[in-house]
Amino acid sequence: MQLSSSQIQEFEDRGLLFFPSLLPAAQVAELQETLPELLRRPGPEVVREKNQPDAARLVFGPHHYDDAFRRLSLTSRLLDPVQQLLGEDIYLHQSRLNPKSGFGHGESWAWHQDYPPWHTIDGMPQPRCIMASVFLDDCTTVNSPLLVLPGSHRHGLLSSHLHQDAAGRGYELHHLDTETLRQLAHQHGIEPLIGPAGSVAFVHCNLVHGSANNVSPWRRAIAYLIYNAVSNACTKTERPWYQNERDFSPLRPLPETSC
Ligand SMILES: O=C(O)CCC(=O)C(=O)O
Repeated sequence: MQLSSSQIQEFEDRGLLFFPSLLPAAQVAELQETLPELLRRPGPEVVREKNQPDAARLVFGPHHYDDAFRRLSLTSRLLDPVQQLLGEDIYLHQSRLNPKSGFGHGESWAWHQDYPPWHTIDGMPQPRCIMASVFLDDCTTVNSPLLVLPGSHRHGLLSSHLHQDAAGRGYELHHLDTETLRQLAHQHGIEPLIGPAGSVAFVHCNLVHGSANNVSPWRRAIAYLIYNAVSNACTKTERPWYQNERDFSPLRPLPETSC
């Protein structure tokens, strides 16, 4: 898929490009089938919800141990646009799955940017990193869609603090303070990312985003594949393999038929 110059401009302006139903239905079905097993994994790569210890909050690194996710990470439908937007070879810094289970089991995500922990802990030099957000379920207005502030990435790294619930729980999350959020929301507005399973949003790593508790009965799983420019490879190795990839080899897409 070749992006047009207006799509590239849109990404620069909004920090966001959205493609409804980008993935074939068969590939989405295959990814959905693997979810229950991934959510049951016992390892440290699965972070549990604070108030629902049986519910997975995040599954890190599925492309390392699940073949459907490995092939997803190498599909040209994701690699080509990211490579074009970053203008060079890319590798996968991190993959993670947020199942966001229904009935309140999938808890909220406070407003944040994703880049701070990659910069401060993993040593990623620049925010030249894009999060391909792959909808594994239909994302609607009622099952706690991802909420974004389009254009907020243009402010660069905003001041934030480490969320106390996140520290030591297997992931790091830097919350924005309420005044910063108020100003940004007035300036940029807030949009829900809505679309059928198989839709993909390409999101700049400094775009402010968050989500509410999923009190609906419907799961709202999204897989996040975080691609980084090879020339922007991380310099630190504090975090484990499932959060901070050590192999910076440029990715090459699989033929369409093997995805
Ligand atoms: O999927 C969501 O609802 C939010 C996840 C998120 O913000 C993150 O993983 O950084």
